[in-house]
Amino acid sequence: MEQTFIMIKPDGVQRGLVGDIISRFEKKGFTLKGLKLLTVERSFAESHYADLSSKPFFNGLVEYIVSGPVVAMVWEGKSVVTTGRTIIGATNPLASAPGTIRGDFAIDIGRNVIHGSDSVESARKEIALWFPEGVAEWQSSLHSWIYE
Ligand code: DAT
Ligand code: MG
Repeated sequence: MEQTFIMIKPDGVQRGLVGDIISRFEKKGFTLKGLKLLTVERSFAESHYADLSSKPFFNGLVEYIVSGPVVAMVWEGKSVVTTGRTIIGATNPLASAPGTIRGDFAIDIGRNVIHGSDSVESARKEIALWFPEGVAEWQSSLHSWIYE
């Protein structure tokens, strides 16, 4: 089953949005496979966003990610990478539809509350980076009520 890496950024933690965000993924029917609260080092944030290192906003982005604790998660389910991005909304919160996390909770692109992997391949890399210890192995007993 497909997995994705989801991270609630420091503003989402500070603003008390952790419960609401987890709830949206849970209620959809996805399965939580990994979860931790941690503050990352600058070099770690730089590796996570390595693909964006040439962008003018890279420094500010890294400063933001290291500015406080984040909630790192692995969610599992059918099409969870793409559907996770849909639940999150567009990168610029002002362009995110109401009902999405960014559409409901954010205004500025540099304070957009949450990260989600953009492909199955990035999800694989990000899960390996953030969860080198591996994730939990379990299957929800609700499985047959969610999948036909
Ligand atoms: P996403 O987080 O939607 O996958 P991304 O991977 O292109 O978007 O960029 C990572 C983060 O970098 C994004 O969540 C916010 C920040 N960012 C992206 N484009 C930006 C821009 N033009 N100005 C400022 N910050 C930007
Ligand atoms: Mg991205």
